[in-house]
Amino acid sequence: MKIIYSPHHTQHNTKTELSGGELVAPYECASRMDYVCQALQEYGLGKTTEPLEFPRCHVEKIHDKDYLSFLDNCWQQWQATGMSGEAIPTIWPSRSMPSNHIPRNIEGQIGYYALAGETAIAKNTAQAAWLSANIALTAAHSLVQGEHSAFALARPPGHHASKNQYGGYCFINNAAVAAQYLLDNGFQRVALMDVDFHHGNGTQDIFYERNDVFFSSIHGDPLDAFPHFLGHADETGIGAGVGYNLNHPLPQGTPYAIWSEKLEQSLNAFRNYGADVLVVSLGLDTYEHDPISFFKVKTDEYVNMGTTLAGLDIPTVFIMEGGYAVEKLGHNTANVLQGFLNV
Ligand code: SP5
Ligand code: ZN
Repeated sequence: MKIIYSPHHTQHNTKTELSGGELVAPYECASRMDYVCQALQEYGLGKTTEPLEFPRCHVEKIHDKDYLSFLDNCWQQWQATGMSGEAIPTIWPSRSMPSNHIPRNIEGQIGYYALAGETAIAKNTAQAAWLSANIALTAAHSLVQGEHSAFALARPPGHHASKNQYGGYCFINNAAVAAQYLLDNGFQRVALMDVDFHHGNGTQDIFYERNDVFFSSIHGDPLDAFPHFLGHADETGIGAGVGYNLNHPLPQGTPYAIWSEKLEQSLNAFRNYGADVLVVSLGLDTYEHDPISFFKVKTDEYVNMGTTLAGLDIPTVFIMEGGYAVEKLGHNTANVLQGFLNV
């Protein structure tokens, strides 16, 4: 399996996350990648390839231009106004003032473009987000070139980023960018399986009215879990997209035995759809000891997750998303890949 990685993800190195009313060290931290690289070595999957640099048009097909230029300029503008900390939102165009005017002021702009308040922006956050997208594009490109599988070992993650909003540690939707690239290069029906603990609200939003990407997600019930405002079972798509969005919200304490029944349901739906390529948003925060999540998947069970995904038997690109039990993240990730390869 081709594994695409760059050590330069460390340029996104924020010091703060707003959590529980405090500024804490971010859960989505650079050391996550060290644990994954180390486990890949141990499993003999260790050889990694550097990403290529793709033109920005591939990302501009997914995200609005004004949003991307906000991302590129946010930190500089924040600093120019003399703010002392990292850039975090404090006000939103919420239900009682749903304005579509984009503020000139940077605090107003951040509120306009943020969908959650935990995620800070600092120097080079945008550069790291672009690099992360290039890792996903390079992995997708290897399928276009005939590889059966690839893994984009990327951070920051992407599945919470919508066409025009960031949050949930995500800025550019890497899985969506990869899916679009596959469609633009010969594949016709993308199955996009999101196995991260959190609902992939950004990916759902991007493809909600389309029938060339079938999005399915298994996640903590949004009534109880982040991102709280999307991910219900009755969200099935609109317009041409009706029937191509399949959500499986699950309760606190869900074990792998229940979780994997939902995975089989999604894969059957992908088979009926006639998917010719699979994109997996690979979050490992379903792990039983994840610090911010509430499923109960055990380390050994990730092997079966990989094997089950391989059962679809189509070219597959894995895109790294969440997973915050950092010391176990490597083995949990490598187990999925190992299970996928050993069928
Ligand atoms: C990519 C990804 O996995 N993003 C997840 C972002 C979740 N951020 C906010 C989570 C808030 C959870 N609060 C639980 C506090 C437990 N002490
Ligand atoms: Zn997650």
